[in-house]
Amino acid sequence: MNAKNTDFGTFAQDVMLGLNSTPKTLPSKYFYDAKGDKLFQQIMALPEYYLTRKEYEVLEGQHKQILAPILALEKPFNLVELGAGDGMKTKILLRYLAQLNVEFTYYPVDFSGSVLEELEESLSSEFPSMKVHPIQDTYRDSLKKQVWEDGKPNLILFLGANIGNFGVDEAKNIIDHLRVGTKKGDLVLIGFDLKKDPQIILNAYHDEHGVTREFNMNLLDRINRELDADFDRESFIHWPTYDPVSGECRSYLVSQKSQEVTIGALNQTFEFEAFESIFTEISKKYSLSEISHLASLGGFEVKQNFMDSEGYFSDVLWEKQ
Ligand code: AVI
Repeated sequence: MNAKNTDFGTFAQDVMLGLNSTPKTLPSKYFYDAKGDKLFQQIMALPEYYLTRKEYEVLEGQHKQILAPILALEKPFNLVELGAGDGMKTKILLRYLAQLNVEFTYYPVDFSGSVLEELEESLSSEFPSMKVHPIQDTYRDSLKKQVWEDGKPNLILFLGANIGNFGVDEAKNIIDHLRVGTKKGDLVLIGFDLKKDPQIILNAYHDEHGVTREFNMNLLDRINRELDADFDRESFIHWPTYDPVSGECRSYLVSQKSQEVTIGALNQTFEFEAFESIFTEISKKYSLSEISHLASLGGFEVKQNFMDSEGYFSDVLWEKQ
């Protein structure tokens, strides 16, 4: 997830809004500072966190089929990636395209300038002749501006189940941006984590070694550090829940006692009742019919679901009608 926002004013304002709401909330995009990025790397390697492994399986095993429709056009194209991050998964596709020696330009979009710089460096050493045009922007603004649009066919990647970190209405809003930001025949590949045995999902967000707990707690550490606050992290419990009806895995930080927390930068003290919670993250799991419905809202047709062997995860290829 790369919608990082380190602007002090925006961070302070979002924390103020979130902690003054009922129930209290904090936006999950603030998980991702330097420490949060490292913790997320560790999460991706956890045995319980199947998502990353499953998406690798899909891309490694089916990249030829995934890229077949764009290659069948036999024209130069644009490969746009929303939330490119370290590009590890995308490199599976890039290696294959480089092998085929086809003409395309890669547009990695990420909100973090440092992430894009690192990505550009690693791409230029592995693929010196690849045309790469990094874009530092949010998903939505980049889809509004479409700096890549030059009449060539586009394949837009939105991998890693990042769409799950948006609530239903926000996800629909992103799909609407994709609707406006694409033309007939453009292709979109989106990674969705699928509904499955609720215990498997819950375990992925409640790992044995407590890495996900640390990731969630990092929000409090970050507020303490950057906004001069005095959260006592040990008095909060990491509490993920999963609702098999909505497919929403929601993570909370629950205050184990009644307490006050002062945030210096906001000049405000927040009261917590005993067992009051802060909602910190949604990770929505989808059914195939929900995915088809989202596609139709965006004016897309589902071309194919590329799933792993256990049916846990799907990279879904849509075509704009
Ligand atoms: C980035 N995103 C898809 C992860 C997820 O599964 O929702 C973030 C994460 N949160 C806890 N563990 C991983």
